[in-house]
Amino acid sequence: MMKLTKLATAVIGFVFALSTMNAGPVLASEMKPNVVILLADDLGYGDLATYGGKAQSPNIQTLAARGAMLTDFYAAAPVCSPSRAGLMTGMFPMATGIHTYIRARRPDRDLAEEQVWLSDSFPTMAEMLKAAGYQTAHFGKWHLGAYPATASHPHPQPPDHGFDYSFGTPNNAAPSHRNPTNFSRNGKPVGEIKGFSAQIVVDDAIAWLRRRDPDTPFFHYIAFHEPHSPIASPDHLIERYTEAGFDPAKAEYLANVENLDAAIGRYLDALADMALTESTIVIFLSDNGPIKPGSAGKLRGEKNLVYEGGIRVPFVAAGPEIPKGVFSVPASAIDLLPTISELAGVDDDNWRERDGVSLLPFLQEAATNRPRPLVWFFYRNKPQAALRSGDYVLVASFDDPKPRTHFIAAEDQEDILQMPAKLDTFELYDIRNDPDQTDDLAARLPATTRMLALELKKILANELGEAPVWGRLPSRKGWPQRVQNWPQE
Ligand SMILES: [Ca+2]
Repeated sequence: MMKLTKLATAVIGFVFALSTMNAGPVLASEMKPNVVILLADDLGYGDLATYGGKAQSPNIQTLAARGAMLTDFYAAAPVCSPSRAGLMTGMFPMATGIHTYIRARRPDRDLAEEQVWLSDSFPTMAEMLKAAGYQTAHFGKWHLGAYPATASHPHPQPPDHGFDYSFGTPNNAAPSHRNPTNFSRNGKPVGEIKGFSAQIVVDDAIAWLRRRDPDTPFFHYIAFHEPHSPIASPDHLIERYTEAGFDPAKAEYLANVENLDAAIGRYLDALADMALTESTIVIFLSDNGPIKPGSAGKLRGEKNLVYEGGIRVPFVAAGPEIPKGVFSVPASAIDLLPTISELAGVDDDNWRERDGVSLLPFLQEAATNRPRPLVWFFYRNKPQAALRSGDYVLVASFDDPKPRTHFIAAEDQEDILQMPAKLDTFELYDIRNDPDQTDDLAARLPATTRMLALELKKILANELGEAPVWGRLPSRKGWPQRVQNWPQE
């Protein structure tokens, strides 16, 4: 599957679609396309049957067959919050100041444990589409700050970022995907809901569709909790994988992914029932790599690492003007905002001038040369940064004597600014021929390594230098630290 390249017929079809578009005015009766993003949480590159994995995914498979499947698509970061910040803004997440996951506020106390959020000074995809006349709605996991806001955590909320409606949770579904108790609707807690999170989220999205204004296009950002822990899956699906010989933990995980696929199927069926399939762009992806028992396939590493397994994720998209085929162009979640701006015919060029780029010309021409390389950064885990330029992937690190941690303290902000200059160890991989990153070319290609290292340091220094400085973070002293239970490589 990874050897496949773009289908020639898809290119011809796409070029024809473009030439048709340019040949005359769009019919007055034609609305802008609806846009739907379906985001999985911690789903690995090797989990879905669609990507050669063990979890049955017939509905995602159908979506892929209708449109584009990308083999080299990346999350913006190897962990939830910065990944979502990049997706929402089209920016490298380093510039948003969200360098690791945002710790969830404990419901029983309001401490300054995690005073980090997506600033409403950064324009988002939802704001772009709302300004273009779309109805906008968020469903599921938020994880870009406190949700709902509180007096001690007065963080921007979905409406501050362009969403007309929001039904979801601050971070994971709690206590698990089964019968979650932590959903809120438009800022008001709704109490326990019976069922599984993926189905609950889709039920609410379908209900929204039924009451929408049919004369105005819509944007759905549906951020599923599956298959992030703590997982829970329907018994009948678990049994199927247990009977197929998987151990209990793996069976529950695979059942969880299949339940996610089933929920997506119900949503796609609802679109079809409302005759919306032909007018709706549907994009499916994951926010970062997996943790065990999830699978990154043959990619190296997993969640929390900037090796491929932590950042490369499944991606399929279908709908108006999405070419059909399997594509190997390097692409990222930061490209979605510029791509959607083009698909939705948003006239303001400012939306195209993000760190991400519109993917349409790349899919059309099979170009691989982006104006800027893709860059990843993750706080306090080694390696600390990576860059992809063409088929080269550079992985950068330095020996950080401080313990690994997920949490960011006040003192860390100065350390982060110094990190680009400290990077002194580089690995270089030809990712097309060495997708599992086992053959380090750095010693054999010193000039290339040096050039890419300089580029990476420059981009990181620029982006990190623009980030907000958080004023209310606690001190590192006494901070909980995790040293032992992180993946090493
Ligand atoms: Ca995640």
